[in-house]
Amino acid sequence: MSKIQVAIIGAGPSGLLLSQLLHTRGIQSIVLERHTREYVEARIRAGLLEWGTVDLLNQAGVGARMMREGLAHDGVELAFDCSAHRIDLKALTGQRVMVYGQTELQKDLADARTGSGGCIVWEAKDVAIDDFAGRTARVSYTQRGERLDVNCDFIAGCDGYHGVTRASVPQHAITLHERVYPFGWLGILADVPPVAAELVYTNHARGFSLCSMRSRTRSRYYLQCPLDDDIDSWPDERFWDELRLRLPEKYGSRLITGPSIEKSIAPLRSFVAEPMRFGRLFLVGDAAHIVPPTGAKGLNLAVADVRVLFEAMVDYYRSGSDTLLDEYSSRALARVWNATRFSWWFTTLMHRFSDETIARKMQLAELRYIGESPAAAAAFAENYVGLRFR
Ligand code: RFL
Ligand code: PHB
Repeated sequence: MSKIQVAIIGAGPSGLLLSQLLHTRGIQSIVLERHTREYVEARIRAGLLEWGTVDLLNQAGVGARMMREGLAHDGVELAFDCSAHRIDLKALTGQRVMVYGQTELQKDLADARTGSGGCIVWEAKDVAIDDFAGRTARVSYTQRGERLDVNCDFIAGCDGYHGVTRASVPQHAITLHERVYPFGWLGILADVPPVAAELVYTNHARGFSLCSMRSRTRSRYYLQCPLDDDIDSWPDERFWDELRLRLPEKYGSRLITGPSIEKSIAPLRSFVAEPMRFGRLFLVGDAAHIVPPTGAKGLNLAVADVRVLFEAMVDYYRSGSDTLLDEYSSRALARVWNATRFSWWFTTLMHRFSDETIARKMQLAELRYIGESPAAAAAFAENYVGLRFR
C-alpha cells in the first residue's frame, strides 16, 4: 500500500491543473485516469477561457503556449433580427477573454506534469473510493491486471459527470438539482477561417447558432438541433446550408465552408450537486456541476473550483488549519450558482423552445434592451468575462 498526500481521480483539465498547482507548492499527488492520454486529448470541448482562468494557468506555469497561440478577444457579438450587436467586454468590464482549445490545454497540462515527474496513471481501471469518512482516505484501482491501494490525506473527485466519486457518496448526504433542455448542440470543427473576428451568438427563428473558433484558420460552429437527431442526418453540406440561413446576411454571405474534422451532438443540462465536500472527498468541476455551453462557463467553473481547493490545501499543509477546507464547498458553490444562473438565462434567451410567438417576441425585446442599455450590456458582460473572485 502506498501513501500520498492527495489522490486525484480524473486527468481532465481540473485533475491535471490541481496536480500541477499542488506540485508548485511541494504537495504530492497521484492522478488516476480511466482512459489513455490519446483518448483524453482527442476530446473536442471548450474553447473560451475567462481571464481568471488564464491567470491561474500562468500561475501554474502552464500558460506559455496559450499566451503565444491563444487569441485574446475584447468583445463578443449577439445577433438577432438579421443584425449583429457587439458587446464591448473590455470597455464594459476592463477584461478580455481568451480563445484557446481545451485539447491544447490538456496537452500543455499533461506535458507539464509528465515533465516534472508527476505521477499520472493512464488506464487506471475500476477506481474505487474505499474510505473518505475517517482520519485518512483510501482509493484502489487496477493497473495491468494488478489491484493497487493508495492511502492519502484527501481525494479530489475530478472525474467528470459520469465519474465514480460523486456516485460513491451516500444518497442521503447529497442533494442533486437538475434541468435537462429539450434540444442539443450540433458542433462542427473545420479548417476554414472563422466568419468573424470575434464569437457570434445568434438567436434565429430557425434556432440558435454560434460561430466560434480555435485559431485564425480553424473554426468551431454550433447549431441548435433536436435531441434525437442522428449525426448521419447532418452531412457537412446540410450543416453549412443551415448555418448560413441562421446568420445575419453580412456573415452568411462570407461564410467559408470546408470538410468537417469533427462533428457531434451534445445534450444540454444544468446540474448542481450540494455540498461539494464529504469528509476527505472534494468534488471538483463537472463531477459536481454541469452548465449548458451557452456562455462557456463549464471549464472556467472547473478551474475556479481548483483555485479554491488548491488554496485550502496549501493552507492546510502550511498551517495545519482546516478553515479553508471547511469553506471549500460554500465558496465554490457561490460561484457555481452564479454561473448556473447565467448559463440558464443565456440559453433561455438565445434558443428556440417552442412555436409560441410570445416567447420569441420577449427574447427579441430583451436582446434589443441589451443592445440599447449600457446597464443591461454591462450585466451581460461582467457575467460573460467571469464574476470577480470573492
Ligand atoms: P472532464 O473534462 O470530464 O474530465 C474528467 C476526467 O475523469 C475521467 N474519469 C475517470 N477516471 C478514473 N476513474 C473513473 N471512474 C473516471 N470517470 C471519469 C474522464 O475520463 C476524464 O478524463 O471534467 P473536468 O476536469 O471537471 O473538466 C470540465 C470540462 O471538461 C467541462 O466543463 C467543459 O468541457 C464543458 N464544456 C465547455 N466549457 C467551457 O468552459 N467552454 C466551452 O466552450 C465548453 N464547451 C463543454 C463544451 C463540454 C462538452 N461536453 C462535455 C460534451 C463542449 C462540449 C461538447
Ligand atoms: C467553443 O468554442 O467551443 C465555445 C465557445 C463559446 C461557447 C461555447 C463553446 O459559449
